Amino acid sequence: MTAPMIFSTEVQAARAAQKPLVALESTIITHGMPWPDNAITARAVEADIRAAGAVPATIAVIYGVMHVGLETGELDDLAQRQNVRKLSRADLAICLAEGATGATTVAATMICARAAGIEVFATGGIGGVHRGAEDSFDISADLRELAQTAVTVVAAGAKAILDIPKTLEVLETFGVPVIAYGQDDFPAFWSRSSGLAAPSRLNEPEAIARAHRLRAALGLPGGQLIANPIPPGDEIPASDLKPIIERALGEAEAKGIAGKAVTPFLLARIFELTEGRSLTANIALVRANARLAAEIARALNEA
Ligand code: PSU
Ligand code: MN
Repeated sequence: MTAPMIFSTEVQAARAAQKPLVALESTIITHGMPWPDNAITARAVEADIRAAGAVPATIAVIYGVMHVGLETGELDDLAQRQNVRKLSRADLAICLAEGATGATTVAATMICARAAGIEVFATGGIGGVHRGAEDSFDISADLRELAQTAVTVVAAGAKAILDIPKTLEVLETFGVPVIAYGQDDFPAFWSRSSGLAAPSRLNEPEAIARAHRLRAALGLPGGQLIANPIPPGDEIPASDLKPIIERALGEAEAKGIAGKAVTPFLLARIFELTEGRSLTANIALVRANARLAAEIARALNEA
């Protein structure tokens, strides 16, 4: 038995022509941004990847089939639909078995990308160790996926809704390369710096591609996390967001939000509480990550 998978027309043609491909997740569309900005952003990100000489493959499960690349109508439908499942590693096979529809998180997108032979994936922020994880044990499956699935993931670091020092510690324990792009500090999503040094730094997409290939050559199973700082003009000072993040975290606790509902709740509250300011920055950083991922995909294609 093989898992059902179909490619969009564009991805199918790219595979035949051996063009570089960049995977994109769909949870950011369904659970990370409000309509219609989610659909507008998803299309802009795809266009950025094309303009940078690669081909976008947005990944989702639709009626029990893994879709690698979404047609325009499919993307618009997913972006507007209510009650789409959020699929992480644990949920993927069940969604396929039930013929259901779900959006893929970083972890599930990595699994689908790997199955489709795609080596690079762009997103906004990854899941990580939540604040208070010493009590809640809330650690995203994204971290373990990075340890075991050989996909290079480009993100803008991690949001301050997470415990960033603990997130870096877990990544180190799992042996995941965490590589800041073009700077020494680990970025914190809306801010270029988290105040913490990144474990590693690379300045060139070609070097990132070589490191990806050499991990495979060493027989190491996992991926790499590329932490790309938000473009300077789009940064929001951490001090502006701190009280908002504290408030959203407090509300989540008071409401007893747990499990996979935590991240979407916090993202939605921060969008509301910043009156969209966080969204503008979020869009800019995802687009920057898409462009860098396209350059890495091109370098991997030539390597
Ligand atoms: N963090 C963000 N934006 C996001 C997510 C995380 O800054 O959109 C999404 C991604 O899909 C990520 C998922 O894989 O949330 C992590 O969810 P959890 O914490 O439940 O593992
Ligand atoms: Mn969680």
